Amino acid sequence: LVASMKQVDETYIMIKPDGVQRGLVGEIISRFERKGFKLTGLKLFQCPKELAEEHYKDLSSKPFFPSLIEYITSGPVVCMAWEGVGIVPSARKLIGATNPLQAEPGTIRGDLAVQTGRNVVHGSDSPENGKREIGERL
Ligand code: RTP
Repeated sequence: LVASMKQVDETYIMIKPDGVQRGLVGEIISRFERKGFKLTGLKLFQCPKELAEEHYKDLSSKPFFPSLIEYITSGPVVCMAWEGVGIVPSARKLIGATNPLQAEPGTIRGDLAVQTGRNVVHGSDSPENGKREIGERL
């Protein structure tokens, strides 16, 4: 029995300002619910500039950094905690590639977006980052 039990992980999913402004909150939540994952936390949040700069500090030397910060602080975001077996890589698959033109049809970005700079949603890239982001934002 113990050997067949799978570890339940958690991840942080954030609907970016374009997703909220375009009325895609219900659509995105539905996709995670229909997959079978469990929503365990949810908050509407206006990200301050300093926090956006901290969140994306690894990208601070990139030429698109100022426009990324402007984008992510341009309106409210929806911060969510989700849990399920294998959720971290599975959520990244449901979201699709960073560049929506390369994202497969059937993924959130593949179906609903065209620009990397307006790619609708963020998902943690590791269980450690998921735990940390949930702790910091929810
Ligand atoms: P995220 O952190 O938002 O889930 O995205 P990701 O892992 O798929 O991609 P990452 O490389 O971490 O980039 C973070 C976000 O920065 C914006 N970006 N813009 N204009 C550009 O070339 C460019 N490259 C990245 C995107 O909003 C991306 O999601």
